[in-house]
Amino acid sequence: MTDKRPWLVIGQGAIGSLMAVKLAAIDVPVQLKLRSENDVIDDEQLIRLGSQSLRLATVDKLTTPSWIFAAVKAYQVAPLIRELRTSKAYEASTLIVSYNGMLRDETTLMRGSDLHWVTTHGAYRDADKIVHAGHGQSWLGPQQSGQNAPHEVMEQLARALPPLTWEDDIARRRWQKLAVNCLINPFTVLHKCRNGEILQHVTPELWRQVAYEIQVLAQYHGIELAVATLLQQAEHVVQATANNRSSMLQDYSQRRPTEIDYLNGFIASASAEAGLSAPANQQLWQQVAALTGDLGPR
Ligand code: KPL
Repeated sequence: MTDKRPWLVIGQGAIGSLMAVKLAAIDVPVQLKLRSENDVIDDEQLIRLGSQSLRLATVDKLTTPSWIFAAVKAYQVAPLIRELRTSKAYEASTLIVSYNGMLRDETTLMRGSDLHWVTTHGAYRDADKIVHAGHGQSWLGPQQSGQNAPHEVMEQLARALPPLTWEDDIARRRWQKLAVNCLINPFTVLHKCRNGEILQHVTPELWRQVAYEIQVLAQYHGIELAVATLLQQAEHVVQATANNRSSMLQDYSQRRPTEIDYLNGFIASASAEAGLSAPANQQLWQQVAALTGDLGPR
């Protein structure tokens, strides 16, 4: 029997909206959580995806045990979890999070059974429409490895937006994604260019050094990555998303905070804490922060 507990989708960005529409399309209950500080909260919100339009119910807080799907910016994760913790329903809810980069305090912030969703699906917002630009694949895995796959969550997410693979060691996949973002996003801001143009600006030595520092820090955390593979993966993404403006370039252009503190900034600060040096990531962190006015981890 299908568990009819509701999905609470948090994050009004392209990926959150895409997932909300896709979940609603498989006929499971979906609500959108809007920010509680919004003065006026409408009962419904319209999402347009391609030629489809859908009205979804909105709430301003978690009130009932739910499957929570949060596709948010890295700097929104800690405030969101602190807010969710104030609800009694949180204990019986499953949290699925998706964000770029890493937080320094993930192990204290998250429960071992909370889930990370990593995806290569690409979506962007075009005026009031969501465009599902690139069909990719996704992986789901627990904050702390060694947990059983939650069957209903897997089944519904896989039906909504396939393909989906359960990955008990999701940390490795997250490090790989972190590396891709560290190798692409800051350069798109520094050179004000689309993903496909960065290799005209970045020297192979600098790219390799950025990847090397990530590999060394990952190894310190027990995760084996190979520099050559990281560079190949990043090059593949550069080509596959050549025409895209990275999320960091979009944030910068729209004067929103960027995620630099959680990408190259995370590599630089976590390396320093581990007694490792990461000069290339440190410099990229400083250069982007100087441009955008980001002030360090919040
Ligand atoms: O995830 C991305 C981002 O922009 O944050 C990449 C993979 C670089 C695609 O644009």
